[in-house]
Parts: sequence; structure tokens; C-alpha cells
Amino acid sequence: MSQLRVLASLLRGGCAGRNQWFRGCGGVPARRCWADPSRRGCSSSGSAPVPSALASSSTYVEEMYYAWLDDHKNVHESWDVFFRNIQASSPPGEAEERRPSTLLRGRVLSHSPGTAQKVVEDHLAVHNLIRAYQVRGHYAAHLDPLGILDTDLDSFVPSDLITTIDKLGFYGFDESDMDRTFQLPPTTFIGGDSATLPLREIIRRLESSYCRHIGVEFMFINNVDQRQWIRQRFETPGIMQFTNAEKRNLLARLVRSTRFEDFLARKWSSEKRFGLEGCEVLIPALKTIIDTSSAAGIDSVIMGMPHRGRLNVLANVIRKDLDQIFCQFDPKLEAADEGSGDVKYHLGMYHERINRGTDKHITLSLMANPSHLEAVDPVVQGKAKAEQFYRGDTRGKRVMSILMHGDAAFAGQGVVYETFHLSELPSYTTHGTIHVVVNNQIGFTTDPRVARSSHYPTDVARVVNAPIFHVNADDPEAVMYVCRVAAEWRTTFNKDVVIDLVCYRRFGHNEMDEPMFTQPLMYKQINRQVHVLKKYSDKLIAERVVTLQEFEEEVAKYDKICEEAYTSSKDEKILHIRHWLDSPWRDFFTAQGEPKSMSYISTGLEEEVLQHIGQTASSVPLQDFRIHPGVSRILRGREDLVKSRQLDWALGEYMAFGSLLKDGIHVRLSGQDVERGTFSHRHHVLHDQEVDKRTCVPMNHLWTNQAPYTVCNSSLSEYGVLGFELGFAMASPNALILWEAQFGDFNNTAQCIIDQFISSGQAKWVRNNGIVLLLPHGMEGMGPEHSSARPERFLQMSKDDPDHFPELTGDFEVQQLYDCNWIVVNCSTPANYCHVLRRQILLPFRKPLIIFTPKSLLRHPDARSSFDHLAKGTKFKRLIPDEGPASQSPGQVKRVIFCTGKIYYELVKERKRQNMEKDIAITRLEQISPFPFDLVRAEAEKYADAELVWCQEEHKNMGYYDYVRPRFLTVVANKKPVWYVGRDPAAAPATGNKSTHLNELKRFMDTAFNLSAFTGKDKQ
Ligand SMILES: Cc1ncc(C[n+]2csc(CCOP(=O)(O)OP(=O)(O)O)c2C)c(N)n1
Ligand SMILES: [Mg+2]
Repeated sequence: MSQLRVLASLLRGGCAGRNQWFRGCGGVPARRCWADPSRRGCSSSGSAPVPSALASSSTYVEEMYYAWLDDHKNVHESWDVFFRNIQASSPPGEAEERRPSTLLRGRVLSHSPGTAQKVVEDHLAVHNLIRAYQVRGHYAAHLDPLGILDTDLDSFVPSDLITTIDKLGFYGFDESDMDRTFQLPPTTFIGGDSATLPLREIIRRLESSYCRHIGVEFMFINNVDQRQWIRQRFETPGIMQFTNAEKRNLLARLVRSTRFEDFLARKWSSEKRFGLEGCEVLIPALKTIIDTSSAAGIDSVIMGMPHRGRLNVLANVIRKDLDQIFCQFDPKLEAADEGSGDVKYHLGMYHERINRGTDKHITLSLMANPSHLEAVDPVVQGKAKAEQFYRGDTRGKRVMSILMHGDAAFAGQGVVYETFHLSELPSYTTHGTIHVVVNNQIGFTTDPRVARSSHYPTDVARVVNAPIFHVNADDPEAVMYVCRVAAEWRTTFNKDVVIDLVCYRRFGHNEMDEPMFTQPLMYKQINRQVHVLKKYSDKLIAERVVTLQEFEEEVAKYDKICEEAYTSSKDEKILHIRHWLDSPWRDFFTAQGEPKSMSYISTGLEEEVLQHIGQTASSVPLQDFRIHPGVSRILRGREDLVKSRQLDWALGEYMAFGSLLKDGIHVRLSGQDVERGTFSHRHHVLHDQEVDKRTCVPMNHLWTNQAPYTVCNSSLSEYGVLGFELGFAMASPNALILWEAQFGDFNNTAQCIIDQFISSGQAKWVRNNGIVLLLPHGMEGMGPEHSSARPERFLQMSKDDPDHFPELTGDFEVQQLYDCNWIVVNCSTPANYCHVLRRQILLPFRKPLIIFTPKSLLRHPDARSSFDHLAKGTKFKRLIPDEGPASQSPGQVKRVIFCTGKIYYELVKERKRQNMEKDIAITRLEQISPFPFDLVRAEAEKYADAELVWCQEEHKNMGYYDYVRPRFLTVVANKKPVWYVGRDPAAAPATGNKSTHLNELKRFMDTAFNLSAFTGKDKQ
């Protein structure tokens, strides 16, 4: 039995899909939507003695039958004969019943056993064949311009594609069947206006649709309408047509793209630029996406891309002035801005202009990015989401993102997957991203066969049901077509889509590299490869779309533009990174990009505001909303606190968020389980216990004209989500954007965002960012994990000078914040936590803020603040001095213990227990970095005769010690030692053994209160 017979018996269960399609024809040309859904039952033939192949395909037979009933010409004549025979022999009345399964019952065998079965099976075979091309046609497509590599890493051609005539046998056919005509199923558009086609033509059209220069992967998409939409775009005969004007435009864009790289190569032959040669078509591809999207209403496009072709995109897509690009190659250019700056192929850009293709206004921005491939993906998404949010673009109809990728990075970097998984989440979706892969079939020197395990570099996109259009980049018209379809796909379905530009890299990884060392045969072929511009111009000249002279004029015109820009670029003497800003905040800064003042108003609040927020935080603002009794208890507890004018941690946070919302500041808190709070203390989203998915966010019921509060549980990702929030925070300075790690130590899976963007972003790209990281931290006997948010790492990356005592000007506090790269705090009170969050927004500039947040302190009865500490006129305390007996008579104090965070409460308890409140002062450092030199000096001078101790609960090689020690020594001008009290050095952040944990604590507490512990030692 041929394999077809097996396949035929497998063709069951199409009912759901078909019915859905019949029902869901809306929006898709209803060429085959002939049936009344009510007549299209999915009945089987039950126990009737219909031959097995027919029984299993009764739906198919029914389709044929209904088509035949509508019009006998709808079906092939063999079917016509078949149904006529059955109807003619039906008892009177039965034929009117019009259910073929009934009509067939007991009749097929007796009327035309062999013929009927063969007819059905042959039709099924054809349908299978069509489906095979739709599913696997891309494996046989000619995607590689070099013609030597298998883009899918596999030279195997699926056995069910008819690449040679003998493969017809797979379907039980031979050459003699090639001119037989078959009825086409409703799941294909290859017929155009005809419902039937000869087998030869069916195969030809399928090859043309799926096996030429475009390979379409879409059959894994489980939405039938979407699949049908794609089929229509790729199967309809003659659909890929371009006008002569479009072809000329395409050629002109290719000229620019190609000649730009040629120009750079000529002028700066030994400079790294990561040229686009071999994928010049990227430029017209992006322009087509932008034109099509602009025509559909998009007026802001946010892009992220790697090194390859970046300068070309800046020049020919974003339209950065060419002289500004060329002057970047001048080594004598002096930097005008502070900070490190960055190499030219990492810089970003923001440009508002008229899109020539549509004559509509458009803003294009390319995000600055580090070398770390794909790291910018979630950042772009976050920024796009924020722009959509602030513009009320709830469906992504005005703002969109485009992400470009290299083939090796797209397959290899996990953040790509994390970003895809954000694409459909309500609080993270950007309503469809167009991904463009520059698939040059190599990553630096590495062959794809050892760089990925999937067929294509794009397989990762399948997880979100994104269609993938592979296209041979040496066929510019095919590229244009898929770009247009991709943009239309986004407009229609607001879902992600991938364009895989299968190309080659004409030179080495960069202009200095020798590719023949590692890819000799590939590069022999590349050296023979005719340039795409030559191929396409020859084609258009042969088609008489342009003349040779017109083409040469176009080239000369662009070369002249480059030459002129080159001449004027020589006048540039100074490099302004500021001109390469990707996210300008125009009204926030002065025209020169400076803060409008160097002070900030008090972060304190009116009593009524505190009361009002406190009451809302303790109540359920919706009627008939039944909350869990445990939550009720928590709200009652809050109510009691508010009545006694007290704050716990959750209330402190409420006060900060609520008061900023009142002032029109959008607040967004994102991270794993943030809605409830990992430690069940927050409860910002209440859940009705009786109505599924009914929720209430009291923070959004505070004031009538308040800004919105967004609190969203994220996917289980740190790299992706932190990158996303960082991008969100770029869109506007008037928003407090917070990312909370479930436990602080999980920040290390987002290390790249922290190192490459948060700590160094301003230095490299002169852009401010006020993102807040909430990192639960504290040694609570919970084991090596979940104890440390690794303060040492953040502090090590803080740029304030440990050895230099700064000049204390009047606005020192603000100036110090302005000069730093980020702010690191560990607050010990809810009031101070509230103040530092409010200060973040009230400052006239933005800096990232890292907060080590508590766990046990969330409910610690001593870790509460009075409303007085938030009253008008109060502010964030960078340092909280001792206010007890020691501070009354500082001359008697023997030791000052400086500490930060939760250990303060343990120290105070122990001091009391040992009755040493006059002997030992305990001072809390709340802002660790930038280091409050001024306040620490005041404390050190106050207790001039006392020993200085730094006490921390973390191990000695971790926590804060390495950061604070040299700064303390600078404060005391190296005249006194700073003694360390804390855990010994260790490899793991904490012990897994509870009793060891407690013993360690006891040991260092004993040292802290042993006044002779350091006697006789002169330094540590
Ligand atoms: C995260 C990361 N790891 C390693 C590198 C070093 N690197 C730079 S380019 C490159 C190859 C990239 O290949 P591909 O993504 O295919 O882009 P192409 O250069 O071919 O355009 C590598 C490994 C990097 N930049 N980023
Ligand atoms: Mg590559």
C-alpha cells in the first residue's frame, strides 16, 4: 500500500478546523466559503458499511457534495458522476435529505466500489500534497544566494514534495496522472478563480508559491484565519507584482545602501564599520516596512539592531546627516560631553521627519546599545510599550518596534526567547514586533552547524506563533514582498512576525578580518558572487524599467552626496554625543540638555494626603467586592496603623506611590509576583473571592485626576523584564518605573542590563534613566540563595572616588547625586523608603536607584515610622545619626558603630541588653552611594574620641565593607582605623545551616559590643 493510503486514513478530525474556517471567513476573501455552516456538520458515517477510507473522510466527501449541490460544475466530473449515480438510485425523499453520509450508507460498495474509493483517495492525495507544500515547501526553497549552503542546515528534501517525477509515487500517482484535474480544497488559493486544476499545474503553482525565493513557515500557527490570510498572500496567482515606479524606487534604495558602504570602504579602508555588504537589501527592506506601516497609521518606529549595517541604517533609513556620520571616523575629533562616549556603531539616534513614501510625519529612533548582542531587544520593547501607553495607543496602531538580529545571536541568546515571551502579555505587549534577521549564515568565524541546533536561526519565534518569512536576499523584489506582507500582518493581527533575510557576508566579521582562514570554500563562492545591485540593475535594464544611463546617474547622484558630506564633515572639530541621543526629554532639561535647577523640593507630605492614602490602602473601594479574610485582616491592621499615625513598609510604599500619582506621575511596578508581593505584604491587587478574575487596584481609586498606577506580575524572567522596564523608563522622566526582583540575588540573571545599561548607560550615551531596582536582601538563615542581593557588586560599579574628600558646596547633596552613575540605598525605616522614592522623581535629573529592601523588617514592630517622619518639610535622610543617650554625651562614647539596613535593629537590641547605650553610638548609613562624606565626617567629628566600627551581617568580602572602608579612611584622613565587625570571608553568601547562621551572628555581635576587641591592634 502506498504511503498515501496511510495518510488518507489519517485525514480525520479536520472538522473543528474546517468549521472554524467556514465560520471565520471574515476578512479573508471568501472564495471557497460556499457552505452554510449549519449544513456542515461533522457527522461521521457511524456504523454504516462505507469503505474505511471513505468513512474516515466523510467530511471531505460532504464538502464535495455540498459544492456539487450548489453547482454541479463546482466539482470534477468524476465527482459529478459519482453524486449523480448516488442520487439517482436513492429512494424517493432520501436525496432531499442531502446528507452524503446518509446517502453513501450502504451504497458505495454496491454502486461503484473501486472507482469511488480511487476518486476519493486521489483527491485526498492531492489535498495532502497541497498541505505538504504549505507545511514543508520552505525546505525546498532556493533561499541561499550562494547556492552552496543549506539554509535549514539540512540537504534533505522532504519526500512528500514533488521535486522529481518519481516522487509522485508517494501519493499513489504516476506521470499519467499529471493532466488529471482535481478539485481544490478551501485551504488553498493556488487556483485563483478556478476551483479545479490539473495536477501538473497544482504542483507548478505550489512550487512557485513555496519553493522559489521565499520560504514561508506558518502552518504551526494555530489560528485558522491567520493561516488562511498567509496562504492568500503567497498562493494567489500573480500576487507578487510591482509597478515600474516601485521597482525604480527599490533600485534607488539599493544604490544608496550599496554605494554608502563602498564610500566608507574607499575613504576608511582600515576602519571597523561592520559593513552590510552581502545584505544591502536590508535598507530597502526596512524602508518598505516603514512605508507600509506608515500608510497604515504608524507615526513612530522604535528600532533596535546589532553592529552589522548600523551606520547604513542611520544614514539611509533614519537619515542621520551623512557628515555627522563621516566625522565619527576622524580620530582627532574632541569629545564635548562628559562620560566615556561610545564607538560609532553603538550610538543611537532619534529623528522626526516626513516619510517620503507616504508623505506622512514619522519619528524614527534607533536605540543605543552595547556590544552584547540582543540585549537591546527588551529595552526597545519597553520603550515602545511606554510610548504606546503615554499616547493612549492601546492597540499599537501608532507606535511600533522593529528589531534586527544576526543569525548567530538570534539563535544563541536566551534574551531573544525571553523577549518573545513578553510579546503577548497584557502589560508588556507592543502589539506586534517586526523582526528582521540578517542571516549571513555565519557568526564571526563560526559556522551555523556548530552554532545552533535548530533548522533555522529563527525557530525561536515559533513559540509565539509568529509567521516566519525566509527570503533569498539576492532577490530584492521577493524581499520587498515579504516586508510588505510582514507589515500588513502586524497591522491586521498585531502579532510578531519574522523576516529572515538569507544573505552572505562579503568580507570578514569586520573589515580587518580574514574570512578565508576559516571559511575558505564559502569565501571562494562569495568572491565569485555578482553584487545584488548589479544583478537587479541588469534585470531592470533588461525589463526596460530603467536605462543604463538612468541607473548610472542615480549612482553618480548619490556618490556626489557622499563626497559633499565628506567635505563638510572635515569642518567638525568636536564630537557631541548629545546629538546621538535616542530618547530626548525636551521639556525636562534646558535646551542645552542641562537640569533646570540643582535643588529639589521637600519630599514631605501634607497630613490629609497621608490620611487619605492610608485610608485607601486599608479599604476596598469597590462595592460588593469580597476579599479573602486574610487580606481583610491585613487591611484592618493597616487601618489601625493609620489611626495611630504609623507606617509599616507597605504603607510607606503606598504613601510614595499614591502621592506621586496625585501629582500626575505614572507609577509602574513590575516583576515576579509584585501584585501581591513575594512576602505577601503588598496586596496592590485585590481579588474577588467569588467572581473569577474580578480584581481591584485601590491605588487607582485615590484621586479623580490622578495618574494611572500599573502594577504587573511579570513572566519569570529577569534579563528580559528588567531590560523592558529600563526601556519603559526611557520614554518619560515623569514616571516612576520600578522593577522588583523576587529575591535580590536573582538580579544576576539580568547582569547584562545592569552592567551594560544601568550603571554605564549615561556615560556612554548621555541619557538619563530613573529606573528603580527593588532588591530584597538580608541574612535571615534562609541559606546561600535568597540572602544577598550582592551589594558589593553595585557598589564596586559606583563611580565616586574613595580617596578624595569632595568639596562641600551648598548643594552638595544634589551635586553628588548629579555626578554619580547610580544611587545605592538601604533604608531602615518605611518613612525613609517613601522619601527616597519621592526624591527620585522630585530631583531635576534622573539616576538609576538601587534599593536593598527588607524581608523580615516588612513586619518588624520596631521598623515603623510615625507620620511625623513624612510631614511637610521632612526629607530623605542619607544618614540617621544616633539619637539616644550616646548622642547626648558624645565625649563619653567609646565606639561608633556605622551600619546599614536590618542589622541596625539587632545592634540596638543587643546594646540595650548589654546596657551600653551611653558607650556605643549606632549610626545608620541609608544612602551608601554616593557616599555621604559630609554627614559621616560630622558623625566622626562628633565622636572624635570613639573607635570607628563598620558592622555588617554579610561576609567580609561581600556587602558594603570594601566600599565604605576607604571612604571612612578618607573622612578621617587615615588618622584612625575603621574596624570591621561582621562575618568572615566566605565563598557562598550565606550558610545553609540555621544554627551556624545564629552562631555567626552571636560571634560578631559579641565583637561589636566588646570594647576591648581591638585593643592593642593598630590596624586591621
Ligand atoms: C552576547 C555577545 N556575545 C558575544 C559577542 C561577540 N560577537 C560579536 S559579533 C559575533 C558574531 C555575531 O554573529 P551574528 O549574530 O550572526 O551577526 P553577524 O556579525 O554575522 O552579522 C560575536 C560572537 C557579542 N557581541 N555579544
Ligand atoms: Mg551572522
